[in-house]
Amino acid sequence: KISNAMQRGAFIVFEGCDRSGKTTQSRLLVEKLQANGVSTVHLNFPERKSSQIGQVINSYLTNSQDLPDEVIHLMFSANRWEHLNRMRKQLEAGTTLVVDRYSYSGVAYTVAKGLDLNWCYAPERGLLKPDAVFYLKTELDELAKRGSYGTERYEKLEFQRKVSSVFDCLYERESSYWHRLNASDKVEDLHQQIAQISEKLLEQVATQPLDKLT
Ligand code: NYM
Repeated sequence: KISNAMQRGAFIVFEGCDRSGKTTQSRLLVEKLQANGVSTVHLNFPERKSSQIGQVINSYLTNSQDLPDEVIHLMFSANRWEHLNRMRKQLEAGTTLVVDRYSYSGVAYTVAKGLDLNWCYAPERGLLKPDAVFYLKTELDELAKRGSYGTERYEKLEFQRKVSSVFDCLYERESSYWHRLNASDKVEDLHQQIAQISEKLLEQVATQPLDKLT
């Protein structure tokens, strides 16, 4: 039996369109794991507060600053790179990370603007690869019923439709570690599905090395 000290945490990501329930579900999972005594940290990208890059992203999203599509794309990626070392240390120390959006949002939102997928993916190579991605997927009309979108950039139905189709492509490509879930399911039902998969995952990955996006 391998001692606890050698066990790493799991790297779990939530992806999906705006308003698909990622924030609700990632919080519920964090609460559940913590209640089970698992050391767990909740993160979300973009991480807007703790760096200058994050602050530029925030002002871009709230429409107070304009930037070329390529520039903001690279800033979203840089924002992940600037948190890489801390994330790796936490995982290696046995902490599980539950992350609301990651590289796939980076790719999906920029490809939806018309940029090339391979170009968009390139700066993500070398970042940590999640052990699992929960893709919360639903019909866009269903999301629209959840009330009007907010005022941030990208929060428009037509744009979200494009984002959604890129997520579908990514799912086809990455399906070995993606779990596509029906975001229209009841909050509690979804949570049960996610918790069950995560608990198994925690055991499976504890002694596996961390992987990188290639
Ligand atoms: N977004 C998020 C991107 O365009 N690229 C990225 O790499 C990431 C992580 O930021 N509409 C977009 C998607 C969202 C917006 O995310 C802010 P949130 O989860 O609403 O704070």
